[in-house]
Amino acid sequence: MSRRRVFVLALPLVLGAAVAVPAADPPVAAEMLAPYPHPRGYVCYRAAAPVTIDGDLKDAAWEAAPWSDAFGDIEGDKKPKPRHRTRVKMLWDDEALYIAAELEEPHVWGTLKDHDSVIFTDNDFEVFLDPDGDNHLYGELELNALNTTWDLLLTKPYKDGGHAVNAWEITGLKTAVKINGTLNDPSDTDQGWTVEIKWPWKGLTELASAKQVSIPPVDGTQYRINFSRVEWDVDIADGKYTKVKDRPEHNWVWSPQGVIDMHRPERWGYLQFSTAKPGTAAFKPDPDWTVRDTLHRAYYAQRAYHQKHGKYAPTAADLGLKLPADRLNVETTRRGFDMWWADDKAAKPRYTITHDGRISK
Ligand SMILES: [Ca+2]
Ligand SMILES: [Ca+2]
Ligand SMILES: [Ca+2]
Repeated sequence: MSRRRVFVLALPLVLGAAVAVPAADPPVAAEMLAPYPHPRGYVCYRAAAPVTIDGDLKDAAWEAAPWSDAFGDIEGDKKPKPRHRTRVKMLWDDEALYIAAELEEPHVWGTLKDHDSVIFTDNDFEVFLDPDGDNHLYGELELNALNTTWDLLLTKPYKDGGHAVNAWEITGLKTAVKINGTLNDPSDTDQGWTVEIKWPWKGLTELASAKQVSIPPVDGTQYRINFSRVEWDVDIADGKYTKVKDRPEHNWVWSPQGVIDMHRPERWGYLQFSTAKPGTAAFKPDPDWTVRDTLHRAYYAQRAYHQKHGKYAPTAADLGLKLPADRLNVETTRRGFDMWWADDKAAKPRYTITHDGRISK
């Protein structure tokens, strides 16, 4: 499933109408049924000084923040490494989450100037954020080298019948871009562009209740986040950049998704907030990762089963996954299914996943 599908679905939204997207049933990739390694993690420290959102990353506060690993291909190590480096840094304070990104790019270009355009038709930088990590109700922000933004809220992933709410505006959002080189000028070679984002906590409160997760965070809180960079191959002719026709975009991401689809929040990275001195806290891997991953594998196995049999599997054994006995429980419902996981026969269920991919404790 490519990003293009999202593009087609998003068009009516640009025209102002929030349309219901029917639950699509794309073929289930083998990658979604196999165990998946723990996503990447980043420890985000408190900003020791104010961050000026001007696209320039020379603020004293940024110096203390560690760079992330360089982005890789969205499908992971099986694909070649990106040809240009991308990396991010984050900080936080009482007011906001701050994101800095550095995109190496010999040819900086951009065309879109209208807010809420479909930004990824230009080269762009994207943030996906799900504070409570339940896969539903998450925010997305895209921006191009002209600092044109597109912010949208997803009620749930497109594959689960989610709506994109384009009219959603991130309260208090500030973004800036600095171009190290020249914009839309193919006569020289550029270094790239840097991005600075202030995403206030107020602009996240619509995404989760206080019962689900702490917004603003406290020491140790973890949110799910991922970053993506869309890069198009371009030709240079008549002093202009033109996208190479009929060639798909490159998708370079921080935490690999395994498949070409950012709208699988279960595979995003973990953002861990810390009040410790910068550089001194360790990232804590999610102790429930294997349980969460197993429930997602079972969810995809249910989708595959449905495609084959026209109904959902009534028992865990029907799913054909090698799982410990009696841990995964299935209940088919009028609308689909619920599945839950218990650590042993006596224990209370620890996690539940629904037929539309919502996972909760
Ligand atoms: Ca700055
Ligand atoms: Ca959520
Ligand atoms: Ca918007």
